[in-house]
Amino acid sequence: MKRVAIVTIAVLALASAPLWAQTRTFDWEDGTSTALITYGNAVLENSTEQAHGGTHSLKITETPLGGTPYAGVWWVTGLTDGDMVTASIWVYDMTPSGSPSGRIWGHYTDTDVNSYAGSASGNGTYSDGTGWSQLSYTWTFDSSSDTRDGLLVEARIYSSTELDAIYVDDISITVTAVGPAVITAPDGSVPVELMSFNVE
Ligand SMILES: [Ca+2]
Ligand SMILES: [Ca+2]
Repeated sequence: MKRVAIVTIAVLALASAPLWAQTRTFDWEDGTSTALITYGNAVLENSTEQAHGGTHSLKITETPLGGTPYAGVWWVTGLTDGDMVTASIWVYDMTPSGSPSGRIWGHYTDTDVNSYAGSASGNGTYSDGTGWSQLSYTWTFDSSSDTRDGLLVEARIYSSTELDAIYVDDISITVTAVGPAVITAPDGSVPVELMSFNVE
């Protein structure tokens, strides 16, 4: 009877996956960090011109104009089918009906932060142009038959002149996964508790 009971518990545990969850935030208050990757003509700067919290934020401009540039702000690896990633960013935008504006988007990666393994879509809503507005999206990971390992969260800029700038601040991410997944912040840091696995 005891053996039967243990098997039943194991099956229930598998059925209730994902089991691993972690939340991280980032605020650019270190005064030096920008983003994990820069795509296209995005120009990134750790700026004190605007801030949602504290005194620093990520300033994004586009020089020269062209394509859909972005800053890669979060990278999650070790994901499997059905894992959930929810991220949000605050964007500063003072033009309600035009450029510049920001948006949160995502794409899949393999085990290289610079890889591109297909669009993961995102939130079609732009920053609202009234100052700071928050944009969020939840992705359900699709490994595409185990050809993908990660998800990179993009803070996109849509601009019409090289003088246009948006600011991004107080970003957060929550991952619920079979795990363990690894969440890498804009400064390249990974959680301390994961690093400690390698310490004897
Ligand atoms: Ca800040
Ligand atoms: Ca705008």
